[in-house]
Amino acid sequence: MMQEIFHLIGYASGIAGADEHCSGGPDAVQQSVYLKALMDKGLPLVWEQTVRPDERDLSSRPDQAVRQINEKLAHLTATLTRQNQFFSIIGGDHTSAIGTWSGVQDVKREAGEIGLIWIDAHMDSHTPETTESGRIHGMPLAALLGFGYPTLTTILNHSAKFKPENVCLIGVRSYEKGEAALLKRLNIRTYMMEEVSQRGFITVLQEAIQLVSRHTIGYGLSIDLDALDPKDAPGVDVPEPNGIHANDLISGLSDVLPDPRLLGVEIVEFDPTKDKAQLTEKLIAQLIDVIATKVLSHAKA
Ligand SMILES: [Mn+2]
Repeated sequence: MMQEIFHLIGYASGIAGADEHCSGGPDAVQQSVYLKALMDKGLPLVWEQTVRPDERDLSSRPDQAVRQINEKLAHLTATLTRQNQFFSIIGGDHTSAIGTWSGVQDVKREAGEIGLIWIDAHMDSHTPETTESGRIHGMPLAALLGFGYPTLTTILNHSAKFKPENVCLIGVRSYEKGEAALLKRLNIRTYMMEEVSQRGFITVLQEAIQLVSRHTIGYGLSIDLDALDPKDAPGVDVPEPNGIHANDLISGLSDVLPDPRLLGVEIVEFDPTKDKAQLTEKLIAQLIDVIATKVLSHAKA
């Protein structure tokens, strides 16, 4: 793979989350001194662009607004995937996943299935029928599996973007009945936080990679910052105590990368207004640093 540049794309949406402030996440990262420090030390990062929701006519349905911005995002990730370029999406609420992976899947689907590792405190697997809050950031994984609003399951093409056997979740510790029932019915491997704590994050991550690689030509990594312990990443929309330690995530990624099967990454749900002492902002830069350094070193080798 030709990868001399690591592409960053902002997803400035808070329209589907609990708090609109998440929309400020990408701009805060783009302006961050910690990101600038990575560029100053010579890491070839390029901030491609930030997609933003269109001015929404308040009479239109929220799922239509989510579809519009995710169509834009899907075209961007499709273009980069076609060019064998590596990227990270910076969000923004977790509905970014719908566009990010619809774009990748649309390019790859002729070659084969793709897999997905979903690192999150939540399941994000509601449908309009099971949701308690009505918020669409609780639905993106279900949409990618082909369930929920037709506006969100048909971006770029009409197929389900992932088969259940090629998907797993890591770090879950807060969920509702309806979404858990969907994952159970689909027999999707879910590493609850309890199991992650018992077996260690790195062991679980390695096993997850094997699982999502078994029947696929590559896999994506979707990191919701709320998977982390709020002590390490307080700047999120919906914090849940007792999460993954930031050091474990960083060293886990450092251990498993570079991996030529990895197709792209997203790092989402950053809410700068809830951050403390820039901990979350700094952590995002650390994640970009470890991922980009590993991926680009592989390209040069
Ligand atoms: Mn999430």
